[in-house]
Amino acid sequence: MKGLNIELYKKMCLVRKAEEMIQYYYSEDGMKTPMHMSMGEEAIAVGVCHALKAKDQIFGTYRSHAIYLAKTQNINDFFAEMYGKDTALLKGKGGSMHMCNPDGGFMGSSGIVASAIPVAVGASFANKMSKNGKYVAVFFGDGATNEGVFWESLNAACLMKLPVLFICEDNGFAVHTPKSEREGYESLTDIVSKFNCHVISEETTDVEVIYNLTQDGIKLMSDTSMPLFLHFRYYRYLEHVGICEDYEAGYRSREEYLKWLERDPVKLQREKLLASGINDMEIKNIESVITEKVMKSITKAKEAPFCRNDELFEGVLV
Ligand SMILES: Cc1ncc(C[n+]2csc(CCOP(=O)(O)OP(=O)(O)O)c2C)c(N)n1
Repeated sequence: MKGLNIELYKKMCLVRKAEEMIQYYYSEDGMKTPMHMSMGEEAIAVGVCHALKAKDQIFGTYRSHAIYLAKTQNINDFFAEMYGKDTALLKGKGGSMHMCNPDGGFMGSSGIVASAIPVAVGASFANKMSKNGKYVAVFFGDGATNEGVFWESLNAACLMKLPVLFICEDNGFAVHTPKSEREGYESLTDIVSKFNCHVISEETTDVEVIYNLTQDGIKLMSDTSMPLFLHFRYYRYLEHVGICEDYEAGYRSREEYLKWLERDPVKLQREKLLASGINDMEIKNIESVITEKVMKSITKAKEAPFCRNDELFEGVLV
């Protein structure tokens, strides 16, 4: 378990450090892309992605920094895309909201709420038809479950017994609107439970717990050929879009945030490593290797060229 917990910690640290550096450098105006930050949700991204195999595929939303890095570990590509550079896989034309790295298993993300869900179900159908054994995991927020396409996609996946994981990263808000103003029902998971799929829901920020639950869920899927719905709560630390806190905006309180911060996923995992006998120096070494990696990627991205003017409209929908 020690080895596993170190691996999980390294992945969460990579995500957290990358975003801390986005916060630090964003004001230089080199990263010309809106930022929907993942801070607070690292345990979900890392726990679920670590339970998947390399060949499995994931889809996400505009808030996909954590899942992109957890799945691909490709920090060089990540920052090249943030800085809009030609060296990125999407040549800087996607930005933070539209990342894609099929070889790394990250199939795509989109700024349109819930729009990746039917695409993921389609990919899962293709995998089932070709019997390649790949699972598809699609990540979305609680707001996306208020879209009709979520229910149609869930229905199709259950009907066709597709190997797809639906992962609801539930922060309770759609931009500034709380669930109580959006939903005419008490419990999403109660409703999803009526479908022919497995449902796992847990209020935890412990990455190891999320990893184990996902593994259990994948076992259930393979035993029964039914989809899996995972539901995890988390707290979005920063504003909906941007790199700042927004506790002055009036729709939520700083006190609530501070309560969640006590069980911050990265902090929790660090404490777990200490409790398992890994000393502070060893952990600091892990952290400094990651920081160095992130800083190198940023330098590389800053120095990289933009794509040529005559290439600007290639490979994009206009
Ligand atoms: C189809 C569609 N409707 C509205 C929007 C505007 N919008 C952008 S993000 C968002 C909230 C979505 O909340 P949630 O799915 O919970 O994701 P979170 O931002 O909390 O991760 C809305 C309504 C959009 N991008 N797409």
